[in-house]
Amino acid sequence: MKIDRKLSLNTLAIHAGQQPDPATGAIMTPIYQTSTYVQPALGKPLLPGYEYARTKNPTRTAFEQCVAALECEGDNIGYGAAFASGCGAETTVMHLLEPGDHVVVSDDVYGGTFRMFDKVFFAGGKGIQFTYVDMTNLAAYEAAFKPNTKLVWIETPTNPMLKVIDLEQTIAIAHKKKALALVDNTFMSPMLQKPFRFGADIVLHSATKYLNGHSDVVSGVTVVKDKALADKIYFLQKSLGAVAGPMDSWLAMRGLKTLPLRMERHDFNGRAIAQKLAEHSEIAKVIYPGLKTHAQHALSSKQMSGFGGMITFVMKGGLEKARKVVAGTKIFALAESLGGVESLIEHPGIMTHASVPPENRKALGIDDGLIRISVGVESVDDLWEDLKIALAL
Ligand code: P1T
Repeated sequence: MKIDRKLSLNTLAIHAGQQPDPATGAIMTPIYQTSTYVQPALGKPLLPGYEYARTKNPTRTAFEQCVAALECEGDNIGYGAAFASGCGAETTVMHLLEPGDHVVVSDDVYGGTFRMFDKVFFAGGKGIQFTYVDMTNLAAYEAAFKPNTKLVWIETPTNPMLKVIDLEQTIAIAHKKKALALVDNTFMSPMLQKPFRFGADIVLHSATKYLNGHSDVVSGVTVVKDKALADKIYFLQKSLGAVAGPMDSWLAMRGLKTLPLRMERHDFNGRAIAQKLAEHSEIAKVIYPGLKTHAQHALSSKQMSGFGGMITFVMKGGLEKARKVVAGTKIFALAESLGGVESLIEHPGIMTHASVPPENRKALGIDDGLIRISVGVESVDDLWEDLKIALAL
């Protein structure tokens, strides 16, 4: 799209990276379901880069540019790269590092991210060191740096305890220490949190979640603003090969078109359900950045433009009660994942964070009675009725 004016994210979500197909005028970017491109002459592809579809695919490029435009708040500013999954994006970023490098990681990251760092890049003999730290404690965070720290991995709000990390402060400290700052923005999406405003170097998403939003694609994305860093990521993207396929890219790009609408409703429903849960007698604690009781509520209100649809709560009756609740809902489906239009419920200790050792889970507060919900975009009254019935079982 070639418009010089600054466009709002609502418009960019629908148009960025996309133009009518020059061959037919089709308004939707075609699914270029091809593995290769015919070259008119030896060593002269029709378009630069379009030699083999692991390196470049026009559907993937359109999706990458659309996400980049949303994170960078403008068309043609940043550089997106799409991968076969969020973990594929993470694997690729980790290859920016060398054996002997050190990473400072927020202590409460997605269980699969922890597993990758701990079992593959550390214990797996790749020689990368990690320090997991509660980044809401800035003194502890700063003390975690070593002379060989090259990367800071910030997930905020954290998964599943929804701790909110101060992006401005943590990124400034990372830069003072000459480390790159990566923000996993999966839980908020670019609609509710803009890590580049705080100086992030890399923004990463599991596009499986809010970006795609319809629970029918597994995908991941990185966005950077710096051309030299983008070139390194594109080199790793094609060399490691964990690329997003054209069909998945197309579906995720279609999902992106309604991201602004969906996030508004996730946020609206999330606030309402969190408030109701906080008033419920069977619940010991509700964690939601939008509640005044949240430890970083003031920071959340400043740093995010909404609180989203992720809520964590602890049942007074522990595991036994939690089992009944997660099995008892009818609209909230018992499943891993989040960020789709449909509401999901899960037990992090047994499901998404089972790969986190029990002692770490205990230290983080991932209690046996802890339940995580991803509030979808259904009617909030129907959602609350569903939870209310299950909470009474
Ligand atoms: O599942 P995948 O697309 O590979 O994304 C990994 C990932 C990365 N970052 C965050 C913050 C995530 O939450 C995830 C995946 N999370 C779940 C599947 C989950 O249920 O929490």
